[in-house]
Amino acid sequence: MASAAEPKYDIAVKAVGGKLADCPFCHRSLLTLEEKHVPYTKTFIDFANKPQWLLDVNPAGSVPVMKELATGEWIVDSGTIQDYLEEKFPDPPLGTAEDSPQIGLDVLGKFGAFIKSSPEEAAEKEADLVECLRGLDAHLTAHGPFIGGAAPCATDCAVMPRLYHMQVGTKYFRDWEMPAELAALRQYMDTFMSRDSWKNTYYSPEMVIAGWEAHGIKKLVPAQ
Ligand SMILES: N[C@@H](CCC(=O)N[C@@H](CS)C(=O)NCC(=O)O)C(=O)O
Repeated sequence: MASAAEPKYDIAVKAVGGKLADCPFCHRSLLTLEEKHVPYTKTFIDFANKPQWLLDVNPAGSVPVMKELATGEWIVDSGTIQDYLEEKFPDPPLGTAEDSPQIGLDVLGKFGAFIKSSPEEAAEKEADLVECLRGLDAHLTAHGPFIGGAAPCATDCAVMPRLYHMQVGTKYFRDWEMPAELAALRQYMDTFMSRDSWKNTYYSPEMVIAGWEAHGIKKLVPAQ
């Protein structure tokens, strides 16, 4: 983060080519640190060359994992990190993962199912995704501008990275964009992306695309 304050944590995150990469779970934790103005440093993890210490700390080998520098304590998993930071740094409050509104979190699964779908399944998977987005749009229309109301909450930190993947991935892999009438959702994404927390944790659309391509997702070539 921009602050010159002494770092309190080091967080291990996915990286490619020495740059922050496309992990929505790492992004969630980074956004939480940023929104709470907790000073931290990052350790970049190249998935092709995971260090042994990561596997010792988290046998699943996944990131994020975060170390409290003063004590050496490890906090593993973005949900656990969310709740841990809420307890240690209650101001500004984001809420815990559980006590924040449970909406929009399934967008990554719905989006993934859509971009993986066969031509026969595509309409159904698209409709599932649109239903999820409409639910979020209706929530934001009634309770926005953020998911938690006037200020960001824990769910915003979890959902915004997923929406970013959805926005970039649907456009690239399916030449698809979310319906224009979802105005509150569009406004929400624009507003969140203008925050310092987003700018300080940004990775490019190319990173998002490369990440899904590494999972075997291919651009749909329309039938002639
Ligand atoms: N439940 C975990 C999931 C984290 C996760 O799945 N991270 C992925 C990257 S997006 C990972 O580290 N995968 C390890 C690998 O692919 O080798 C969390 O919320 O932190």
